[in-house]
Amino acid sequence: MTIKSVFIILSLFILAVPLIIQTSHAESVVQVKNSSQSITLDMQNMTCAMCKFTIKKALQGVEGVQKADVDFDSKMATVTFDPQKTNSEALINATTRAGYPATVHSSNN
Ligand SMILES: [Cu+2]
Repeated sequence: MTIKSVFIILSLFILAVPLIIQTSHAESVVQVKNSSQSITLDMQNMTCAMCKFTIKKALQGVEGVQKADVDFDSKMATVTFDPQKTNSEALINATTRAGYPATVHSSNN
């Protein structure tokens, strides 16, 4: 084996590594999607723009919550969560404890 062929084999290996990493990353993203559910909550007691940070923090503190977005203008919270770890009742309990009772937005029913 010449030095040149060793170099070519090494180059091919180095080029393949990012592909392997990308593939495994793509698989984990799909797995997250399969165990995700999104709901929208109608929030009560939102009186100012800062309230959304309090609500967001309360939602993110619930185990299984992957993403929480709160919109002050519409007074709605959109939550993405793992349905095997939590549910809408637990999410509403968390916001209620923080001072913001909520109901599941009707379009989810
Ligand atoms: Cu406020």
